[in-house]
Amino acid sequence: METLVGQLDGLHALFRSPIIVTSRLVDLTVTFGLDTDASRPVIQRLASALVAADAAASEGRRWLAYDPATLEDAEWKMSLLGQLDRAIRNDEIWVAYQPKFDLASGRMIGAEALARWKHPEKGEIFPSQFIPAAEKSGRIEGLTIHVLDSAIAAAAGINRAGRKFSIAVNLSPRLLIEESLVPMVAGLLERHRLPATQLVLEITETTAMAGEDASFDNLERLAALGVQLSIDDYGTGFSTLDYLKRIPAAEIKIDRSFVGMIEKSQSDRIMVHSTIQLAHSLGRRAVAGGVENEGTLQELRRMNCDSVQGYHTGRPMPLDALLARLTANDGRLAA
Ligand code: G
Ligand code: MN
Repeated sequence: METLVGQLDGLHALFRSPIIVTSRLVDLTVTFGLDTDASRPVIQRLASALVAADAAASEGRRWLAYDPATLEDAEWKMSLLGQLDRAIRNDEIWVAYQPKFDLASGRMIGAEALARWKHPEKGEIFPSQFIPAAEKSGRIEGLTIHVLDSAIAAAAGINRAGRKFSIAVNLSPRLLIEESLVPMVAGLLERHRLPATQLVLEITETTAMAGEDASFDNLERLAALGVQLSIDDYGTGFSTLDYLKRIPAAEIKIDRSFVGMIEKSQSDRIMVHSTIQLAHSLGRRAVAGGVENEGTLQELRRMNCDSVQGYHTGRPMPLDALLARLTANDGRLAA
């Protein structure tokens, strides 16, 4: 990728103040980012214009003006993106594992891998702060491969030690359209010798997937490999029923915003219960995310939910802590 920077005075008439224009060459497409706020220092305006050029590229637009409301903190974002590449190379991105328990047996049956960034100066940065930026700037693939590689290696080790354990990894909808996705996943499974059935890919329903046949083709191919697909954050987001029908998912993961309310709100209780029943009648497993207390756990057990994940049963933790937890109490929930 190459960056061109320039100042355009020809557009004065249109913007009534000097504007700064930058552009990005992405493959053979040039996208332009504009900053029109002449009151700020040039260096900040350049950063803003570059952020706008990035946004234009990711939205498939020819140009975009910098919008302080949606693209705030441009300098931090720019430096964050530059640092993300370095962070992956330097192993600053590590993977936390949050256990998932089977409700009937109380056994730990797997974990969700969650990316964490240990920044040398800023400390821990949470995924909500860097995943959207990584998605927008074409860095999500490298990041996902990194997390998948660590997570699959960890799960392969646990399975080889004689315990059946599945590992869940969040998959960005952006990657679902990539031709390279299925060979990449298959290659990692083969390299670490993890059976495909022990990998769960969690996918969030988004508008980005609507009408994207390539996404559904990839999902079919992953399912054919034996990979378990999970519909993440179920109940929030977009076009739930159509999506539910089309995705060859083995599992529905009910969003924590509903699960967290089942003790207090009758309507949330009814929604969670009927979602579990819907999942079962479609031959899918129901998983509850965001289980924060014992009452919620008991209620989910009464509702015949298959498995649970949440701060109450286990916070995201480093791999060695997860392995210790698997050994202690034979990896079971306290009775
Ligand atoms: O939606 P998803 O399955 O990707 O959820 C994982 C995220 O939810 C992680 O960021 C994790 O830290 C957070 N999380 C996990 N368990 C809980 C919980 O019990 N309560 C809340 N509020 N967040 C949780
Ligand atoms: Mn998830």
